[in-house]
Amino acid sequence: MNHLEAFLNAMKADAALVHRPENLRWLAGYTGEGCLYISAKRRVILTDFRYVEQVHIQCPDWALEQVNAEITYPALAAKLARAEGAKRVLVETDHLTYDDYQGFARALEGITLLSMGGIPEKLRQVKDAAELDCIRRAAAIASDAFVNLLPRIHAGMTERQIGRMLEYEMLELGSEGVAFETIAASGPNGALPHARPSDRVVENGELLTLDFGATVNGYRSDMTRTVGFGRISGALRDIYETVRAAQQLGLDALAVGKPCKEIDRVVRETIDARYPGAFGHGLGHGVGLFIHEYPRFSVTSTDVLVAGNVMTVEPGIYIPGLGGCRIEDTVIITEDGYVNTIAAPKELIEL
Ligand SMILES: [Mn+2]
Repeated sequence: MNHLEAFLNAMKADAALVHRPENLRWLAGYTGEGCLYISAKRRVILTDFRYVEQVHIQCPDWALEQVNAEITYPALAAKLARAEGAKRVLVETDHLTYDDYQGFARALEGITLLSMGGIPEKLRQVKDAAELDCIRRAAAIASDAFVNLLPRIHAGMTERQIGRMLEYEMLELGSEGVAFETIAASGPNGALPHARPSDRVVENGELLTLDFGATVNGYRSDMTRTVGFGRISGALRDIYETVRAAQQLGLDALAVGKPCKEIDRVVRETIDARYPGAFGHGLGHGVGLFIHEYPRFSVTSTDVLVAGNVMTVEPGIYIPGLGGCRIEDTVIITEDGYVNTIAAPKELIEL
């Protein structure tokens, strides 16, 4: 079953209006602007003049309705819905602005607008072979970029310089762009899980955490490596080895049918036993067209792993004033375990 068929089966309404750009791509293979009108009988892309030719090329099976000075998106959507006698239409209430929603509600007066209820987000949790191929390629680019970066970085460079060099390397290797804002956190900045690269100069004796990803056909990868500069103290080395061992425990626990919160618990207990409270975020998340998708490895997750999930496993330890460490891979859940898409080494590297 393709994505559109799965969506139609799940939607339980007469029609749907889809606006999230990633969902336009996921449902129609369309990467331009506009929105989709989907019903049992009709699949229509609503867009403007700039994307007409692109729709013909990317989506030959979809009809096209063009907005212009005379007709707006809400008016076009109303025309399509009324032509079919649609009574209930789904919209992405978690994405549309309040003003956009009001515009559609006015134009579609008499038709009930309902929340899409995260249907695409639920369906996107399981990736098909083509999606997995894109994620694998994005992961290989990021992993290779990191390996290529190592001989070129040294104490005395700034976080920003190192982050930029890593991003350039990913682009050179074929990434469409960065999967998210690269994190480069050195020394005490390592205690901030999502530190942005600064002009701080990395010094010998410090750890540097790099969290980054590549993008292929819109699909993302996510990985984190922490490297040392010069000789690393026993305290930092202990943090590193604790994270590394805990991350491996998390990987070893992956299996179809396992509750996601159980994977999180195994890793969290290991870290909390030595560094109570130092691992304050979830263990990981789904990755796909968005960098953060479902399911989630967290204390509160009610999800169970299924084959085709693509998950990060990313424990960390953060000690204010001292620094931190995080190690992250992106893995594909399979019937007999998992495939790690990230090949880069994980033993402590002292540059
Ligand atoms: Mn991540």
